Amino acid sequence: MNVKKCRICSSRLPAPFLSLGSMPAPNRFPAKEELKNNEPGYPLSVSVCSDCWLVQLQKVVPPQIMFKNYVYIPSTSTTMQAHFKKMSRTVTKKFNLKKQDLVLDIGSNDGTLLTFFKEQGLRVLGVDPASNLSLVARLKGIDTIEGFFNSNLAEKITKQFGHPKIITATNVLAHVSGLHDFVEGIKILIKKNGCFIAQFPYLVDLLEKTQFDTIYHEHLSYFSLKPLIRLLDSHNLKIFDAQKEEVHGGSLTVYISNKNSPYSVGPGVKELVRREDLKKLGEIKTYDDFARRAKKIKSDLVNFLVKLKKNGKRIAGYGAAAKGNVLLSFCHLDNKTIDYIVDSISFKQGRFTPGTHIPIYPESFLEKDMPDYTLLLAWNFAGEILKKQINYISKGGKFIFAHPNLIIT
Ligand code: DWN
Repeated sequence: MNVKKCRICSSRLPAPFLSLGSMPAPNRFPAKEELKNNEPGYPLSVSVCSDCWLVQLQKVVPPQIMFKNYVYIPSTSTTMQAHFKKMSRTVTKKFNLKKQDLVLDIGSNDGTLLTFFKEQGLRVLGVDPASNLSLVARLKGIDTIEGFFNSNLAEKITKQFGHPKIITATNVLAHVSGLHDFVEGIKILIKKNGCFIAQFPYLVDLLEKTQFDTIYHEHLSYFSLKPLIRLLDSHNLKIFDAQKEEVHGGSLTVYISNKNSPYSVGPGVKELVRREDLKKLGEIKTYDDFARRAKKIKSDLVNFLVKLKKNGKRIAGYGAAAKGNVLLSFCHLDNKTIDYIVDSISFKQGRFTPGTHIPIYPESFLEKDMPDYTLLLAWNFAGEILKKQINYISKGGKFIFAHPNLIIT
């Protein structure tokens, strides 16, 4: 499906400021026997609305294809486990949650965040479209509704479970095509005093660090505060607090309530909006400059890898991440350049990257095989990964970082 109008203000979208080529859905890893099958490729290009400045994709890959059987499992990372644990404690304290208050997590994945809330005696409920992950969550004792969140489901939830005190959605909002219906669903749930807490990769970090590989088919929108405020305002909702986060290369957590709630808009929100203006997020030149930097990173990386291959060096990849698949596809790096990728997620091991068909092995293979260089595709977990691979590094293995510029450890 092609979206020609802005998801927030319905203005006609201008031509994309960056095209990353055509690639299969970024989290669909074919098995060996599927490699001969046709793999549909989808154009990946990103536009910015010249009215409300929401950065967004026009091509929408059917969500069923991307999310029904999902292999993004943040709980496999100690970084994300610690992040969710801290988030649950912060929210419980900030809102003085009482035992049996209901916390609803939209995009609850395998129930990791809700498990930390449940440990504090709170009532929890998850919503997630992935049948494989909903099953894992239920097996962990986290009640989970399998499906995509929308205003209809919100009505059903309030009838069956009541109004949640807190609703969370981490790395979800960017994935939603029908933003207005999603927000209407939130309005139904939170009533007067509830709070919706959304966490998403922050456009300011994406632009500043040239994280072009976080542009992929799962992420339909790339949020900054101003367009989000405009979306919420049209539904009589407000952002009363906002916090920057380290995770996923730089994220933002926003606290949202009804405009007539007792929560007053804090100075943090105004300060972030001021900084967005300073970063010129409302000027097309900002995005054209970003596109130019992305293309320079691509040519620097490709030229370096070609030189390594010419000198007989062996190169592996680390992290079969959606972002990694974008980088590989955009730079046309396949199994002729990258011998294999190691990854911690068992669902992905033994399979191949979409489109580029690079084999995926367990992490332990890296130190055994000792390739000369390893391209760090899951750069958002650099700390955790380099600590894990200290022996590979001490034996002379080198990691390659592609952005914000080419760095070799
Ligand atoms: O919004 C989304 C972002 C937040 O995460 C999802 N739609 C998709 C997903 O993107 P991703 O696939 O780039 O996610 P990750 O979690 O950044 O991918 C990291 C990859 O690296 C995973 O496949 C796991 C792997 N990994 C590893 O092999 N060793 C991760 C760690 C921490 C490790 O130590």
